[in-house]
Amino acid sequence: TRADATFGWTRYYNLAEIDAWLDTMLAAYPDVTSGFVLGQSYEGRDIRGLLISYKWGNPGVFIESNIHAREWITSATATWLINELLTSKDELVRELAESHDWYIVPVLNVDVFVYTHETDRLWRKTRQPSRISDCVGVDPNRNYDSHWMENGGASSNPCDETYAGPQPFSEPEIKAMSDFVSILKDKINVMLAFHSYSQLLLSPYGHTAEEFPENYADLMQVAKAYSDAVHQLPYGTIYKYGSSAGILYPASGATNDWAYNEQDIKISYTIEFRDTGNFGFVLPAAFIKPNAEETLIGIMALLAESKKL
Ligand code: ING
Ligand code: ZN
Repeated sequence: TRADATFGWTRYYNLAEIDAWLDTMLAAYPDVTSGFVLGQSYEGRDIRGLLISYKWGNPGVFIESNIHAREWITSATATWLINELLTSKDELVRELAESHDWYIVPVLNVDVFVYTHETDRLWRKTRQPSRISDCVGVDPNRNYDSHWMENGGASSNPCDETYAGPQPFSEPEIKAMSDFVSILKDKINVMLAFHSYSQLLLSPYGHTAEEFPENYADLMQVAKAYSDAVHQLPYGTIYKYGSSAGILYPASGATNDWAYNEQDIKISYTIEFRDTGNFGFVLPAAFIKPNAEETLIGIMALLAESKKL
């Protein structure tokens, strides 16, 4: 029986469908999967993840997806990856799957994922109200406690799309990520934060373009491997790479910077998926599979290259 029979990646799924599918996969692959709960969202939902481990103690890869809930391609890609890692018969994918421990959180911002399906497709922030303003929500990717609110690119105005929150970790979803990753950080070698759109691989730092991490050359070598691998697929998609502040814009308090600076996870990227702005956040579902194939081949190359360092 095909565990993915009801899940075809030909349309976008809502949270209930993703949760049910996770349960199906957990039941179908009990020996190599475990479900985990990062914690509870502001509205009280479980934030779920899946650990895929064929041999406990393998190098760990953490995938954070849909911190920004409107970026639907991220959870579609994360679930497709889970499916490949568990079901693919391809020799290279099997090797990839079985030689790493995969911690995958398909939907971090669960409340707003529901909200983008039911109410406002393009909401970026969280849905936690402010004590000082009628404007709702915090940019969760400015809320990590790492150079929080330093050097611009994050706002102290609750009405801005990049509002960093009243204090670091004010958002329960981000606090939950922090608590979970802090405990496991010695087991996690690679942090990948999935976003859309722009087709970019972003390394630290986000908080400044004046300085670069000590292993910046390594981070660029590994990013180049990802980009080259994606480009070689028939789609010929181009991913640029550099530091967040260097090639995109300054922004402090993002996942990959926090993982790098505070958790000592030295291979740490934000990946901005398709497209470059034609459809933007509302990427048609026909692009889920191409985007996901690119991500798989890219991650394969990224992990292979990082082993050469
Ligand atoms: N982009 C990211 C954002 O949070 C980013 C880009 C990531 C900037 C990490 C700085 C550090 O703005 C999207 N699309 O959300
Ligand atoms: Zn984003």
